[in-house]
Amino acid sequence: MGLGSIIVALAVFGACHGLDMTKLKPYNLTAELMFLTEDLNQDGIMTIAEIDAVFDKYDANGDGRETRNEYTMYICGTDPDLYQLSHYLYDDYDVDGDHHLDKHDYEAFHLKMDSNADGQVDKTEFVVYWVHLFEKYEGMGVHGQGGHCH
Ligand SMILES: *[C@@H]1O[C@H](CO)[C@@H](O)[C@H](O)[C@H]1NC(C)=O
Ligand SMILES: [Ca+2]
Ligand SMILES: [Ca+2]
Repeated sequence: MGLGSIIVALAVFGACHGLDMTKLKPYNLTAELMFLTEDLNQDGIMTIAEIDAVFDKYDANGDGRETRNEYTMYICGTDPDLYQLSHYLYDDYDVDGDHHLDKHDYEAFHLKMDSNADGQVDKTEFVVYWVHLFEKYEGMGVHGQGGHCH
């Protein structure tokens, strides 16, 4: 391998390195749109049942829980640019880390977003939580379980 191809290899590696979060900016707007979509009854409060309902669409085999593969393959099919990020997000959702999303994971995730601990997650709490999450993922490399989307 000549110097030329080493430089090309580095350039390609550089381009793949780090998650591309551009699509999600500005984060506060993305988070607000997520809240408005996921707050199914539009009462300004995100319930555990509403979080559960959001995840139903990822449950490919309909067994009521979502595996990492179900979730990341769904994102691969709809938003391949977000495939790497989807693995990091899965780590955050799967609060007990058993590679299945169940009701107790939604409860624990809801608790993480409920920053004033009053049992309710309002839009402000949701947006603040998600903006921090998106910022946390900036500059992260390829996920250990990630591989390739297609
Ligand atoms: C997002 O944050 C920017 C900068 O702080 C602010 O100007 C803008 O109004 C915010 N947008 C939303 C939808 O909250
Ligand atoms: Ca609601
Ligand atoms: Ca779990």
